[in-house]
Amino acid sequence: MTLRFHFHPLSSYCHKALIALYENETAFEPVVLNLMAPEVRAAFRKISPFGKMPALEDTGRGHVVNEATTVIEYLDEHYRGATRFIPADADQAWQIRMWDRFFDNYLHDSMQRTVGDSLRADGSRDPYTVEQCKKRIFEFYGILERHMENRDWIGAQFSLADCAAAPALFYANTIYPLGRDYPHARAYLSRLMERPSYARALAEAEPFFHFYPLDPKPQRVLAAV
Ligand SMILES: N[C@@H](CCC(=O)N[C@@H](CS)C(=O)NCC(=O)O)C(=O)O
Repeated sequence: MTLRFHFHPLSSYCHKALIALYENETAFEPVVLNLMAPEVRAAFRKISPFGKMPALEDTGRGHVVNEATTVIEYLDEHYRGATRFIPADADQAWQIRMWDRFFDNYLHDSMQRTVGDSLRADGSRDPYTVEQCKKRIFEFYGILERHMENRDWIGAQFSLADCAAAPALFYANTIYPLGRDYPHARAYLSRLMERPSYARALAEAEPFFHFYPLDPKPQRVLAAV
């Protein structure tokens, strides 16, 4: 086994890369991290300079790859499978990369800040930032709703952008459920959750969901709205 994947089953950015690994049934050794333990955190910093999960260690090729997007690009290049994450067509490729950045920089970031704020102690919360994030999440929902009107995936086929979309949308939906105004975005989230690669990552996250501060059961939310 040459690939070691350092991650936590609850982590949204880890889900993003895990989807790519599961899509192509790429063999890897899972290394589950408990970054609450100072010794684990210190050891992990040696392979991930900013201390952020996920990290993919390729012992065969002698590389450590950080950043979920880069992990997926690396897999697409060196551990290629039936699902290709970056389209061969150059114009399709930049659009997929652009949507990957949209999901990370606007939806995922706003979701992560909001969840992070809810975990802070009283007195150290930041309502202004939470409000800004809420605006950005709903702005994003609107953009996504229009984009998904006539399509199943962000591009012509399942890609890097859909790997980015799945956890960002899954967790954002636990904070601000996609309501009646977003039928196409809701249907897209359902498709992502039913995709075997993400269904598997979510099933593996299930035993850890009690650590998550919100209700992580969007199936029920989706059914209720
Ligand atoms: N830009 C990074 C973000 C990764 C990230 O934020 N990871 C979170 C988990 S979802 C993490 O490692 N948090 C632990 C910490 O900050 O101590 C990526 O795309 O991989």
